[in-house]
Amino acid sequence: MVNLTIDGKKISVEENTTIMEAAASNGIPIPKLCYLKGINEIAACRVCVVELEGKEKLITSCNNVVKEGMVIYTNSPKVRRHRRTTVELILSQHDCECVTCSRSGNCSLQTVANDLNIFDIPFKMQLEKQPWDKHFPLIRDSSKCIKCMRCVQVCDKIQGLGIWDVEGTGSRTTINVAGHRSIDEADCALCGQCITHCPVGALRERDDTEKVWKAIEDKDKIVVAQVAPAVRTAWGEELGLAPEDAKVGKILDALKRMGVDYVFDTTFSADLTIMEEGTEFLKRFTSGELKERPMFTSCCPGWIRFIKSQFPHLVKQLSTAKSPQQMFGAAMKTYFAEKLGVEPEKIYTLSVMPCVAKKGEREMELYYEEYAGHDIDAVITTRELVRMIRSAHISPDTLEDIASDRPMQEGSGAGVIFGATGGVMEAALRSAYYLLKNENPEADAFKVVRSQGFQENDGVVEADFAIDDITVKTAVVSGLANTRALLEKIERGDVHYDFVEVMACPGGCVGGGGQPIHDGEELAFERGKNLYYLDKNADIRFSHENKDVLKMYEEYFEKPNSHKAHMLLHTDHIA
Ligand code: HC1
Ligand code: SF4
Repeated sequence: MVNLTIDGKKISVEENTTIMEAAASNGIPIPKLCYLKGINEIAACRVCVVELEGKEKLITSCNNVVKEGMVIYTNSPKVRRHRRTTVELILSQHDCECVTCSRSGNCSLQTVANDLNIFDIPFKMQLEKQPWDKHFPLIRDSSKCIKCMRCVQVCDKIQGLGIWDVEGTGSRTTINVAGHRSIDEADCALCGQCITHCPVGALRERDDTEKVWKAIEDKDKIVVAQVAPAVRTAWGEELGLAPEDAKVGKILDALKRMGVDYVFDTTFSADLTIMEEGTEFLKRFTSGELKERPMFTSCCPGWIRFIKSQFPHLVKQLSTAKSPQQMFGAAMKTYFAEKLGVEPEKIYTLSVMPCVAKKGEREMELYYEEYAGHDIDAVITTRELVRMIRSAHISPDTLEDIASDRPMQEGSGAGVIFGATGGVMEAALRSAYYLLKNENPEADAFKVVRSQGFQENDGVVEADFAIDDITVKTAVVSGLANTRALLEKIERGDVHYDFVEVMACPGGCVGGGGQPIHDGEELAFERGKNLYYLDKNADIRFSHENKDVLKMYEEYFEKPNSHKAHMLLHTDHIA
């Protein structure tokens, strides 16, 4: 142990602890802008400087470790003066248009500037705005960028894509899409991890809330919404609701109060996806058709964009099942439209997702006998949902936990866990067991595929399951750099699997790029626990027991993988 004094408090910490960590673990938070543990430890912003007794020069606390006998001051007059000048310099190159910024109220730069009582910025540089295609689901505003490098490092180290890079020199140094490409020419997976790790408002998702308000206002449209599994774990964070109070039914109530006509829970179509994908897997697996193994899950559009650009020769190994978002959209515009006795064109489908890539996935077209538009008309992220609730002036504490509408009401615990890494695999195995044996396994029989901690084991969980004389070799991975490493092992023949689940965002959708932002804090694992709790306490825990899904097959799709199901619920991933 190392003994030192921070702000007059004597403390003892493990060797090699940074000064910043030592202070934080003793209730002394040191402000920072660029630091991200294990990802960006480059001391670029210098906001975290501290004074070390006996030394003239201040030192950065994020990358200097504690030493025996150190006496540190984190907020001395000298530290405050230095920090203030540093922040003023950063602000001189920042547009400071906080009122129109998506991160106003949740911006690390705003907080640091406020804490330092900065009311005037003594100097201002001429800012050049780099051009940006505002139709793209990911928006970058160069005039807000503080060159902290977090986006560059997250995309490179965690997602293995390297979309961002440093450009220019001296005062013209900036971040831009690498290789002088435009963002739609780059191989961006749209995972949105750069957004959730940006300390300011330089990166955000395209705002689609106005489009939704217009659809709600349009008397000719019937607005039908779905809410993804992972949204329930995080929407309350920004509205001051405790996790146990932030029920999905309250989101449904908020949507109805905003004027949405029908509200559904995506767990319904997650169950539908299991019926389709599970049946497809068993068919490919037991018929020997699955020559090229493994079969990959197909519900994460960040992963689909990644495989298409990085491993295009493996696209044929994807399940042909559309994602639950798209399946639900297709069912809303066909089965549900018929129930209402209206044409598909009248239905406006809205999804609330923890994800930015879902905004790209919605471009997929729907053919229902003839061209019928898109499965999904608009996608908003969890953050946009919160903005809509605020702009509708709905007090969160008045929301009621209402049920989804009929007839696509039921959702199983298996559908709920889709939102966490391993959840799709676990849900699929529960039903595959039933399809093979005609009896249910114990509901938690496959829980070893669950993550044991945030990004433990390089984000990979492997498990083999024996069902009678059949052994299914599975792997689950999240995070695209982890995925790249796993795919390379598969291609080298180092590992062999039958079925692999991939989620682009570390921890799965709970850690999605559309979720509330907590200055780079990783909450995926904690949010995932909430989904497993909901599954444990669900009335039904098997997708194949979802009565409303079974009824829809009976009344409309006939059976899993039927011709109609293939037409509406599957895709060749070419578009
Ligand atoms: Fe997901 Fe999925 S789990 S991909 O993360 O398969 O976004 O939550 O909705 O479609 O169900 C996201 C979450 C979500 C789909 C489902
Ligand atoms: Fe979107 Fe979920 Fe995939 Fe992330 S893991 S890109 S949130 S679908």
